[in-house]
Amino acid sequence: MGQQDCGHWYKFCTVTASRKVRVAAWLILTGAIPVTALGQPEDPTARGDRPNILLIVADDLGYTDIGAFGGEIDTPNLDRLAAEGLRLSNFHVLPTCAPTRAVLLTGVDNHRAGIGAQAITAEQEGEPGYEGHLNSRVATLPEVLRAVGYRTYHTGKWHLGHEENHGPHARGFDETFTLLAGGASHYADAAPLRPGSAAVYRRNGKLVESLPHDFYSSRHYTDLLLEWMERDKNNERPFFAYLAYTAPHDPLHAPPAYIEKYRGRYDRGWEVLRQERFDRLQESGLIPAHHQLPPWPSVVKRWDSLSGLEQANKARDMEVYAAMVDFMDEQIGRVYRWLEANGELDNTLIVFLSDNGANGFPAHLYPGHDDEYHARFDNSLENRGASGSFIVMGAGWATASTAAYRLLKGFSTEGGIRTPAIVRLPGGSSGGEIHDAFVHVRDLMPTFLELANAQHPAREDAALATLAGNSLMPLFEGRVGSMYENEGIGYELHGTRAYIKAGWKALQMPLPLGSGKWELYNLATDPAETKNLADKEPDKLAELVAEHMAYEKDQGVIYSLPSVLNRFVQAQQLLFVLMWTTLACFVYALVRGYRKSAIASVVVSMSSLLLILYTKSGQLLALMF
Ligand SMILES: [Ca+2]
Repeated sequence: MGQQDCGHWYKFCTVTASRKVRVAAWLILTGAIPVTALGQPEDPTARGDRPNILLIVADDLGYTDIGAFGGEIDTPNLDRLAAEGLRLSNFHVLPTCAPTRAVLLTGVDNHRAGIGAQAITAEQEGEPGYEGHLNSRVATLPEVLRAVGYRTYHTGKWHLGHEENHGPHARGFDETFTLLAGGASHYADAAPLRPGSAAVYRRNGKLVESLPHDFYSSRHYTDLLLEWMERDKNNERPFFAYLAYTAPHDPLHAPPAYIEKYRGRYDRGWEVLRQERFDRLQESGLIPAHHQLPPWPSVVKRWDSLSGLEQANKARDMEVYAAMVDFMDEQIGRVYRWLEANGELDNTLIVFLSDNGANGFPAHLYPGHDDEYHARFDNSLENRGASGSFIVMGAGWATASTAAYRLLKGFSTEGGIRTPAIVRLPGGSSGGEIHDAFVHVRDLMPTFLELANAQHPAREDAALATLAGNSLMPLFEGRVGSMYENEGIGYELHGTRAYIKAGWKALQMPLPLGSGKWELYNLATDPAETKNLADKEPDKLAELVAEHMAYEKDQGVIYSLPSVLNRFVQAQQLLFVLMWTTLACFVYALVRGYRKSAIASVVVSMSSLLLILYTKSGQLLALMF
């Protein structure tokens, strides 16, 4: 997917080199890098008041999983960060991993940065914005920070290009240990997410031949980061650390003692868990009092419909999931304690977020995950969560995790794009404030650059994409109450569209995920997206749709449905033809007195109509879950 640059390696490197030269030249010319009388750049070690930046990203973590966001999972370290910092209750990302990470690390729309889609279609292949890696028209966060003197570290998931010249070491990070793919086994076996692919790890660009026998993802990523920070602790330059955990992405794996800690905790099922988490969200003020718990989605199975064995297995899966989150939190605590012990805590900006909503997709949606492939895993109750098992969260627990919002990872509904986020500003104590202003992952890079006193090179180089968002410092410092008064934000991924502006949201879900028609929601009064106002507010909808189409044109979106969705659209078109043709036959038969033919025609015509209505109802999602 999107690796077409492999065939043009020389061309790509030339482009990359010229971009680096342009960026460096601009930084020197504008004084971001000081130049001596001899014309040589000084070693940019002058720290000034530049803080360290620690950016922690969890993978597929749901909105209510951690304690600070209503969860029962033991996460004391994240809860402490929240208590000493800010919680962003209205923080938005993109529906899936790679697009969010592209925006996070470049500050520009994913269609500009090279990750226009995760599953690139034939129409998109090779087009600008659909490279499948961060392209040469964007400056990355570590590139810009490094140019003003930061040491730059990355451990964990990359998912923004597999090749050495697309990896983190080539895009601004000094020290890297990275999983290039979107996911893999969390143990040393390095089993890939799907058959035929590979779990490729690189250390500073070079392929890692094998993992240590006791490898466990969250611990190993943390060990390395702490090793580098300890080694460089006397270096006066600030650091930017991107700690990108692969937890709790599937396959769910966790050390046995941590799973044991949660034994029996989820036996009452996912509806009960959802209600408990929703109540705590409301008690803590993370959602307003008027926000009602939406009805359980009809496309997701009820707990009581499962057999005893299914319930036992699913309860264990959630125990493993909780154990992964618990373990990750403990690792975050290790980094926190290192900062504290070394006098760096209050000179560090710490940001924690999840890259998308909770994941409800079953394992069989991964390409190649058929029964034969699954037979290779030991998913017995005793082995679930251990090496050699492949289990997932599933739609039931993911719905409980999302609790207050609609649908899950992969969708541009709020359940897919609203995630927990915590910010601990340098100097600490913000007293656990909650900010409910709409903010977006694209705002993080401008925030970091402001704190680092760094200018984005696109200000002088028109060939580079400009930052899309705004620094959040005015919000954090109480100078403004909101960030997006009259500015809209567009979403387009795999045929799903959304446009959010001033509390309104236009949404279009292609068949069979939705009706294919634009919907309209008032997020201020209906954040769960339960009341479609498209018919009541046609002018508002038309305004948002027009702005959305302008957004797509501006960002170079190539709207192209994945083939599986295309087949549903084509099937519906055939049903329309069948319905009208048989209706005509019915009229003809009626006029000619062919009674039996008339009955047969009308039955086929009405059946087609019912099928059309069913496909447009969104109920076919049940097949996916
Ligand atoms: Ca993810």
